[in-house]
Order: sequence, then C-alpha cells, then structure tokens
Amino acid sequence: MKIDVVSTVPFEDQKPGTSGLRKKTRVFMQPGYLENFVQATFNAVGGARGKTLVVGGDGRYFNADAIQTIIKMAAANGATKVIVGAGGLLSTPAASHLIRLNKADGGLILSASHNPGGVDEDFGIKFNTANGGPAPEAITNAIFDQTLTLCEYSIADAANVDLSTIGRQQMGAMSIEIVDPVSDYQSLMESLFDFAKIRDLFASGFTMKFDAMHAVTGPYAKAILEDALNAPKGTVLNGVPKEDFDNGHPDPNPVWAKDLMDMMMSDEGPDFGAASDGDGDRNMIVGRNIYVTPSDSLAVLANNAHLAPGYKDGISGVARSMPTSGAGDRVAAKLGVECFETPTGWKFFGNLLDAGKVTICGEESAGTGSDHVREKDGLWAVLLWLNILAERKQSVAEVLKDHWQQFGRDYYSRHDYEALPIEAASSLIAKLRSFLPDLAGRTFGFEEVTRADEFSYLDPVDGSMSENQGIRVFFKSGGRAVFRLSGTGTEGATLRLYLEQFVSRDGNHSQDTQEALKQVRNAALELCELETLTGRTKPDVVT
Ligand code: VG1
Ligand code: CO
Repeated sequence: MKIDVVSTVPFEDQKPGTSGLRKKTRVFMQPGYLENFVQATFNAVGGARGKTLVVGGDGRYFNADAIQTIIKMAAANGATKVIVGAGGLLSTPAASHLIRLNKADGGLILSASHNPGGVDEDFGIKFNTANGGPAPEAITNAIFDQTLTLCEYSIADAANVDLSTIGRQQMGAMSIEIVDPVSDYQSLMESLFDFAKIRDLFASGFTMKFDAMHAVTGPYAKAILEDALNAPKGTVLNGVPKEDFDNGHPDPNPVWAKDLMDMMMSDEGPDFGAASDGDGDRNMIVGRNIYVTPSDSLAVLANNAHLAPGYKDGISGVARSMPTSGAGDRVAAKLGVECFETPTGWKFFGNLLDAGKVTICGEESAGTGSDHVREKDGLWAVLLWLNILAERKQSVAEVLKDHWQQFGRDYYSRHDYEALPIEAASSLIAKLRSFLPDLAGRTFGFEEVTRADEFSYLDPVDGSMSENQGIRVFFKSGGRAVFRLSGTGTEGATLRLYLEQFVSRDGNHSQDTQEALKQVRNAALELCELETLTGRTKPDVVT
C-alpha cells in the first residue's frame, strides 16, 4: 500500500464546539480541511497505530466521501482495524455502542446532528473515546492545538472501499469490517426493555407515529418498532435517510417536527408520538394532545425506569445539564439518589456514567440517555417510554399529570435568537456578566432576583474545571432564566434564553406554557437589554 504524506497548512477555525467540529459543508469540502482535522485528532491521542476505530455518520451530504477519506487516513496512520456501518450509516448512540462492544479505541462520527444537511448546509465530525463517549474537553483542546501547528497528513493511495457490502475487506495491513448498523444496537435494546410487553401493547391497538425526519433513525425505528415490536407498517414516518433530510431541519421539537405535532394535537391522533434528530441521539415525546418537555421526560423516565428490566434494581443517580429544568432534581431527591448539574453537552456526563455515579442523564434540548452507552439516545428514550406505558397501562397525559401532582410542575421553554452578529451576542453576555454582582435584590417587572451567577463546573471525578457555561438568574417566584450562546451553530451567534417557572404540587398545572412563563420572560428580556443590543423583538425558534 502506497502512503502519501501530504504537506498542509493549518486552518485556524477548527475548534470543536459543544459536540465536535461543525461547519458549512463546503468548508469541509475544501482540500485538506477534513484531512487536517482527522490527522490532528490522531496526533492528539498518540496516533492511530495499532488502534481499532469505529466510523459512521448520519448519512448527510458528504458523509460517504468523508468516510472514504477517514478510512484511507486510518490505514496510512497504522490503524489495525476500522469498523464501519454499512452505507456509512451509524446513529450516534449505535456508534457509541459499537465502540464499547468491540472494545475499540475510539470512533469518528460524521454528523452535524440537528443542523440541516446538503452541499449548502452543515457538516460535522466528532471524536469519541474508548468509553464510547464524546471526547472530553482536555482532548478536544489537544485536537485544537494540533490543528494550529499541523504541517502534514498521511493518507493511503488506495481505491475506495465498498461501503455497501457487509463483511471484511483489507486496505494494506488494516482490516475493514462493514457491519449492519442496526443489529448490535437492536440486541442492546432487547436486553434493556420488555419487548414482549411492548408487543402486547401494540397488539392491544395502541397507536404510534415515529418521525425519523428523513434522517438516520429510519432503519433503526423500522427494524425495532415495526419488525420486532409489530407496530403496524407506517408507524415510522419519513423513514428513508436522505442526504439533505428532504430539505428539512432534523431537529425533533415542536417547530421542526410540526407535522407530527399537528397529528398529535387532535382527539383522533395516535396514542403516542416521537421523533428523532439527524444522528438519532435526540428524542421528542408527545402524547395525544400533550407535549412532554424534554426536562419533564427526563424526570418521568428517572422516576419510572425501574419498570423496565434493564433498570429493575433502580438508578444510582441522575444528571442534567444546567439549563435543563429542576424536575429531575426532585425525582432524585425522592429516590434518595444524587443529582448532578453539568454544563451543556453530553461529554460532561461521561465521567459520571463511567464512575457509576449516575444511571440516567438528560438535557433540555431533547437528549436523554443512560449508562447503556455514552451518548444520548433517541430510540432508547422512546422504548423506555413505551415500556413504562405498557407497565402502567396509562396514557402519556395520565402519566404526566400524575407526575406533576406528585412533584409539582416546571413550566419550561427555550427561546432561540439565531444568526445574531457575533459582537452583539458577545457584548450582551459580557454586559450580563458585569451586572451579576448587583442583581440580587433588584426587581424586573414582577420578578425579584434572589441570586445570579455564571455557571462553572468542577468535575467530581477528574477534578477538571469548566468555566463560563451560562448565566443563571433565579427569581423569588421560583422562576429561573438562563442565558448562553450556542456552541453548535455555523452562522453568526445563537443566543439561547432558557425560561423556567416552578409551580408546586397544589398549584395550577394546566396553564399555557408561554403564559406561565410570561413574567420570567419579561424580566429576562428587560435585564439583558436584548432589544437595545440586538434589535430583535422576537425569538426565531421557541421550543
Ligand atoms: C446543543 C444543545 C445541547 C446538545 C448539543 C448537541 O448545543 O443545546 O444540549 O448537547 O446541541 O446535540 P448548543 O451549544 O448549540 O446549545 V446534537 O444532537 O446536535 O449532537
Ligand atoms: Co444529535
């Protein structure tokens, strides 16, 4: 096998964000751009020599080309083996599972997740470590450092690999194993959930729609829901992965999964609705005429996990990202287990999961997962909900209303202001930061601030510190507003304003969410001077 050592110059903008490196697809298609990042990744982890790597992606435009490049670079860098999902497809949780199952040294996942795909849209790449989880900050920082000094990369001068045929191939000394993307993942799900019980649920006439949003979960959902669990054909919508997600935005929230929402918000709608994102790690859960916020979903799953065989002995702890509501904390307190509050991004859950401190984790952005892999897992959440509904023999609405009666309700919504000029967004955050020392005791509209700070996280397992992780303002009313800038966007800056209002057990649990959050929202907007600094009067997306 001939190896080309190609001279290159660093790109200055290869700093991984919340979840890997995300850029416009055309940026990734520039000569050397992907290659530099892959070589920097290998260099940052002591090289690829002798290693086994899992490679796959969400099927978006440029996925297959990128995989061919990565395979050739792995071969040139001396990797022993690459395990690749057939067709180049692997959902993020399935990739995480394959790394763990095969005791691989890590993996490269090609995805920009919930961002749109296509030649003029977004692409991304992420490195996961041997535990199956996204590389922690120490490694992503080391990768970034490498990208700034890189002067060459190595790539095999070899023919493209046939990605469609399952089985073994060889590239020089490196073996390439093309695997079915679904089967090992499906076995894992069968080991965690009571498939017979869920089959009975469908046999009893229970109806469901799962919107795969033309993204990677289609084949997984069809195999598991329709083939293994006997849900009627047609349960899975938009189940064929497309390179451009049919021009859609594969983000499972009420805005981007509107068709499913419309179907569910009707007395004639199915009993249960769910959707997943581009790479299959997010989930949206909807009942007939009721939307389950991701923060509530985390709380309900934590409280009921013991109903599924995989969690029958209970859970060791719960973790949630800081902007996620406090609903999960109340469940942890009731169960007598610890609750951890981490920065945004799944990489912060890895150490807690590895150390056995938590079993279930979640984020307000529609991510929930457990210690079965080291990524959030969309279909896992859907199956756990189904298992719980099958056991409790109740509707989603009944389960949720019961939950609020037991724990109180956290009204919750996120308002995104997208494509802001970077300077305006940074100065808004800088200004907020400067207000922090004097906020306590001040009143904005009807809300009095009790405390305000900028969130930082000391990892209890490895002692690492992560600073500047979002600004939190707590109000006397039990409300909270959080401000942070997105780390996954590819254009300008996105300001995320997270709003929460707790209403106790005996309070009113049937208000309209935006109505219940009105006072907190008005106070938040007043104190951050949004309109003055950005000229924006309305959010682009409300989830
Ligand atoms: C967003 C979400 C965060 C999630 C991340 C990756 O990050 O807020 O909760 O972990 O996306 O999700 P940010 O920095 O844009 O707020 V995925 O499914 O896009 O990999
Ligand atoms: Co995702």
